[in-house]
Amino acid sequence: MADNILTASTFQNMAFECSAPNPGVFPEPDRPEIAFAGRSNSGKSSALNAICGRKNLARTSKTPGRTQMINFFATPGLRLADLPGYGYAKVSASKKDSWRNLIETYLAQRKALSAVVLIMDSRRPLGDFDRTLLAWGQEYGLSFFGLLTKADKLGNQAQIETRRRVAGVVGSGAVLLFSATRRQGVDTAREVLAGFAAEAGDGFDEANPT
Ligand SMILES: Nc1nc2c(ncn2[C@@H]2O[C@H](COP(=O)(O)OP(=O)(O)OP(=O)(O)O)[C@@H](O)[C@H]2O)c(=O)[nH]1
Ligand SMILES: [Mg+2]
Repeated sequence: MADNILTASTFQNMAFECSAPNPGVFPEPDRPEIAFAGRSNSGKSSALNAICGRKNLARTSKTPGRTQMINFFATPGLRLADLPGYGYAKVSASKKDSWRNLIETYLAQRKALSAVVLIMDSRRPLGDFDRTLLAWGQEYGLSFFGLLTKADKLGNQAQIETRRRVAGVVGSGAVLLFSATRRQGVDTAREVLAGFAAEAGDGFDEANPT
């Protein structure tokens, strides 16, 4: 096990790297990578910003379908990939195909991918697209971590019930209630991400921070 300990400041030092519209321009897979995937408008970019302790690192929007490319963010020892949201009804069929192609190629081929954070709005988790992504990822042997966003919109009891229901599908212990606005779950999310990175860290020794 590598002594690749990622601290809060590791996340705070995350910097935008590039926007990739196709796999030809993905960055060199030289360090552990964690992808943020989920429905359009589920709160992926907001979660990424909250975890990194930064307001505008990833662009957020009230308009669904804002993130159309894979946006990469990097710091020594870790890279994060903000994937374009799926399930946005108003997107044309050809755009949907290109989305599918980009995401599926990424999940199937990205050598550095340590885990996928599956971001779901806690008010409507486990939609068709979420289940499709889980099925794909399981085929490729990927580890998933469920982040139930906008938990501030649910009462305590509903939060507990939702978490239990989702854990039954994603795997217990791998689901976290989260709120970017209240910063609920931020520290735990960092610990979980750091754990995935540390597990994968052995193969990436040069990229580890000193
Ligand atoms: N109340 C509340 N609103 C949130 C939270 N996280 C995100 N939002 C809101 O949800 C909307 C979508 O957030 P984004 O982070 O842009 O969602 P996204 O999944 O990146 O969206 P796409 O890039 O379009 O796929 C914005 O209006 C956010 O302000 C949260 O924890 N609580
Ligand atoms: Mg986004």
